[in-house]
Amino acid sequence: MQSDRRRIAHIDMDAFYASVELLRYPELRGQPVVIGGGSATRPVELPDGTRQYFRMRDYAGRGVVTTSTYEARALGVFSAMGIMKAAQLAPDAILLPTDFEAYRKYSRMFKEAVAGIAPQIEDRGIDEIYVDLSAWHDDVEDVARRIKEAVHAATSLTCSIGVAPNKMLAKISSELDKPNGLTILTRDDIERRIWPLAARKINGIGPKAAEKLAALGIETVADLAQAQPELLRAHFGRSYSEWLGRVAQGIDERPVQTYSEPKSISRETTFERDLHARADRARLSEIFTALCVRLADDLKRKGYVGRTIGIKLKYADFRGVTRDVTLPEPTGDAAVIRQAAGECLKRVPLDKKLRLLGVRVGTLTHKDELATAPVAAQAELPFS
Ligand code: TTP
Ligand code: MG
Ligand code: MG
Repeated sequence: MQSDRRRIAHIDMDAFYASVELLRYPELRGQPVVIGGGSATRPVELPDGTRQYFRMRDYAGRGVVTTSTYEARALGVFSAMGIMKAAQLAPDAILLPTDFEAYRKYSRMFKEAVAGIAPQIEDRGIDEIYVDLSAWHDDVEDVARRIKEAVHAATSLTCSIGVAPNKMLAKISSELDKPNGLTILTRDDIERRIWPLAARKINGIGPKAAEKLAALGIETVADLAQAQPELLRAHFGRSYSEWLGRVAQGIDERPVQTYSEPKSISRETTFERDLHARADRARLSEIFTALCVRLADDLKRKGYVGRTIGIKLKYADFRGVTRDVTLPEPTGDAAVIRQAAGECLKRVPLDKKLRLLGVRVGTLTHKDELATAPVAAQAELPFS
């Protein structure tokens, strides 16, 4: 697919956590509402059936705003702001506790609804995904509208969609007309619609880089596009400055990755009878080693190595504990995993009988990526 001919959609839910909360508390619609309180901010049901809500001005603590409704944003309250600071701007706004389980549920529903129309999706976190529409013969605007309708039918929530020649532009485009927006951007629109935006709108230009750019007088994407390559290179190094130059021109060749990389790979086993760490020591050790060997096989087959080694235990009373340890270098070796998992096991109480034991390897890297790592980093790898 010629890169300019690609049509990539970025779909992002509107004020996601807050919108899920409004489904539960519809009477708050239209009001400034902030999400991020602890359980003390849970609304109280009064005897007459009405609810009493927690106000921002009554909050004391170090909590952070996860998100806010657009009405609260109009008062200056945004994600990542301290709640007490936000309370100065919006003292009468309502504060609600976070309920991640509900957000995860709606996240799944939203993604399933999109997958029902366009199954090739790249999952980018709780409330956003990319979809590659390049191969679709239908009008992209029509497909995007159908996606919005399907999401709304499944969740009663709105999302915003940007369709553009690549992921970077699609992500920016989805924000251009929020909430409930639909923006179709072509290459010819870049100068008019993207260049006036602040450089930090580009995903990958974080607050630090934005600050450094501002110090060089580079505020907008246009400034960045017109900046001297030598100037950028002097301040940001070769690879990042070249990337900055490319994205400012609207170039981004990353494919939509429709499979998702596993976060961790694990093996676990429930014993036929509950085992005791001392009385059944030999048997446990045997099972433990076998788990690590099988896990190492899984890693090898799938082509991964990992740095975080963890264990999971369940006691006879079904209570569970986990422990993990991070190694200096990734491994896929059964003996190294066994050794690290054994260290984890020393950190849990073993006075009660166990019913389940699991071993997990996380912080995964593809073996091929390791092979292309800079030579200096490779030299530090242990002999294995
Ligand atoms: P976003 O998509 O960045 O924001 P949003 O969905 O709340 O609002 P918008 O309409 O602008 O897309 O993030 C999705 C959710 O992730 C958000 O509802 C809460 C959570 N989140 C945090 O917990 N902390 C943060 O700093 C951000 C940005 C988001
Ligand atoms: Mg969102
Ligand atoms: Mg998002």
